[in-house]
Amino acid sequence: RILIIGACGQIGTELTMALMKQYGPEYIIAADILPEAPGLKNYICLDVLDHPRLENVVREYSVTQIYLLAAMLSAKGEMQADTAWKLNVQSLLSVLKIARSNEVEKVFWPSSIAVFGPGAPRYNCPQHTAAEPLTVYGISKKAGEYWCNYYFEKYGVDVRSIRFPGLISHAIAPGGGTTDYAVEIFHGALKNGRYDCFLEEDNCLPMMYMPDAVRAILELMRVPKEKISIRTSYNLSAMSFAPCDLAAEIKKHLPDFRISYVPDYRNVIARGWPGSIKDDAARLDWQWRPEYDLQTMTADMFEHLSDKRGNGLPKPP
Ligand code: VAH
Repeated sequence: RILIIGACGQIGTELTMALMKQYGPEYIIAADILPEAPGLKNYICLDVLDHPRLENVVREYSVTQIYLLAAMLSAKGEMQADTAWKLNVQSLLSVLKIARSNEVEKVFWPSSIAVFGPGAPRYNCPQHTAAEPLTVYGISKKAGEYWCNYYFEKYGVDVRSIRFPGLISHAIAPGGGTTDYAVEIFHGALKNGRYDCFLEEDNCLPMMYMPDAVRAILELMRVPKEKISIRTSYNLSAMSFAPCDLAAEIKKHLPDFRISYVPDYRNVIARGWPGSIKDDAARLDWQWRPEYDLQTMTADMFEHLSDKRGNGLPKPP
């Protein structure tokens, strides 16, 4: 069976659906910290930091793959440094230890372009370069990448990872990320016809639409072990845009949409990240290609969100 930890989060929500479709719902155990998750078959309430309980779940359900998505994102992590470090790193260490000493065949864990800092190339940031993160979240993801590589090299644990750009999705409300302006803006546009953006208008960031991100995870997890050349975490790229580019695209759908720029601490975080990413290794190792760009992502977001207008979305844990 497949265990998804963080199944109610931004990636987890859509990844759980995709894995159920690929393997069948009966093979999926969806876990999160929420007491319940209406509509999710085989849901269990699980604190990923409860190591004994986590190991019992892995044994009781004969888990062979673990997708660990539980994390505290960059903006929230700056306000709760100790909690972010503990959740983001201790959870990974716990999963790696359990994978090593049980019948777990593969592990997936998301890293982020937040591992890069001002010392990395601003544009076309390569796979191997200075990675001096300036956020607790980025530090935790960089440390986690080294742990993934360590458990692969020393114990042969087949853990695979992707450095995701900012992710945009319509399934759940944004949850504490610096790039979440690119999700909030759609809700503001539909609800109020306007959005006060917490980044400066020209703060360009690498971004990806969630369907591309979920497909990348499924593709990476199907790559034969011997073809995986990166055991820290793969750079992955789809598009790059600044708030002004996204606002202009939204105006094509809502001509009266208005945006204002009120930069806060998250603008400083974003300025420390690369504006675009080179993902040669992913293109070489598993023929990665993005399918959504700014235009098609925006159209698809409106298509989905307009149906949900005013209904409100589930909040991430
Ligand atoms: C964040 N969405 O904003 C995440 C992402 C590149 C940033 O990892 O914290």
